[in-house]
Amino acid sequence: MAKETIIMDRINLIDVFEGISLPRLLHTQETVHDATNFQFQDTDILLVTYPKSGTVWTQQILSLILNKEDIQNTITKPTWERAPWIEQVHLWEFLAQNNASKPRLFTTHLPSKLLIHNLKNSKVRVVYMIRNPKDVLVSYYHFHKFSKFLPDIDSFEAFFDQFLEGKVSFGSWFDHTKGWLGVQEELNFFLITYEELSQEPHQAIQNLCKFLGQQLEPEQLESIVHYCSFSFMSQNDKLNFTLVPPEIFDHSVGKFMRKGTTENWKEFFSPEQNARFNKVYQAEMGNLTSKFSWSLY
Ligand code: PPS
Repeated sequence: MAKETIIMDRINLIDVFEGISLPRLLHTQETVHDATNFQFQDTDILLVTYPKSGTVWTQQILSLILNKEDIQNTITKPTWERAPWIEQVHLWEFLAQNNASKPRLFTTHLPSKLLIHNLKNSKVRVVYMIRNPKDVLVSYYHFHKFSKFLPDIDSFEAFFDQFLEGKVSFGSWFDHTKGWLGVQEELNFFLITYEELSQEPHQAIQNLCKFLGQQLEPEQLESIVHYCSFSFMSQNDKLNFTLVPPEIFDHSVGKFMRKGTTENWKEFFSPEQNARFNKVYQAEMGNLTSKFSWSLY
């Protein structure tokens, strides 16, 4: 079957796996099931994110750290090939291309309950990237507008409610975050926030290096800071998703590299929505809130 036919067959479909809805363009019941039994190696690095938290940004940084001697060649490859999602249909194709690299770098949006049994007795380095959920909501809303493989949304107001209720692809942000933070003691785990990476990229990258057991020369650090900047990534067609065909992303409606800032939610939330969000956030997150470097106000 032609690739285009497969894409069109799957484009509008959403599957539910263990109560979590996932776009069928990139996932099947089988690929997600296989991800839950994925054979990790102790040297592997797994980037874990809820969607729209800065996944591609962190894929870029981690892969550049691991390939610090060969940065120019590395940036010519798309990030999704350098750090494939373990739950997606293209995993094995990308894994075959990167077969020889050690350590291997993977990504997942899956919740901890689907992976913890497989990770907890391993030495896999888990990097958990999180972002102010208000900005995640706004970014996810815009992503739905131009992604043809996600359900249509009626309005920002409607999406706001769906997000708070966890009725979006990959489920509730609150469950994802509480789930992964709840198992961190059982893992070789490192927490990084979008906000600290925005505010202090040098320090945040150095912290990541320490966790990964890597060292950078000053010029390598400067180079990585440059190549992971929003200005570089958003202008580079290997990284900004503009080469994704229009059947998948309607580029006339929006862009993947949209703003790349913190606190963009302030331009979208009404005072009433903000008060509702804060109430749910407080009730869901309780005393975990002190861990994060973002401001909700
Ligand atoms: S996805 O679809 O889940 O993989 O999306 P994800 O990569 O997690 O998140 C996309 C948002 O990350 C922003 N982004 C960046 N911000 C700052 N610096 C860099 N280099 C960068 N690269 C990507 C991207 O613009 C999306 O956020 P918004 O707020 O929509 O701009």
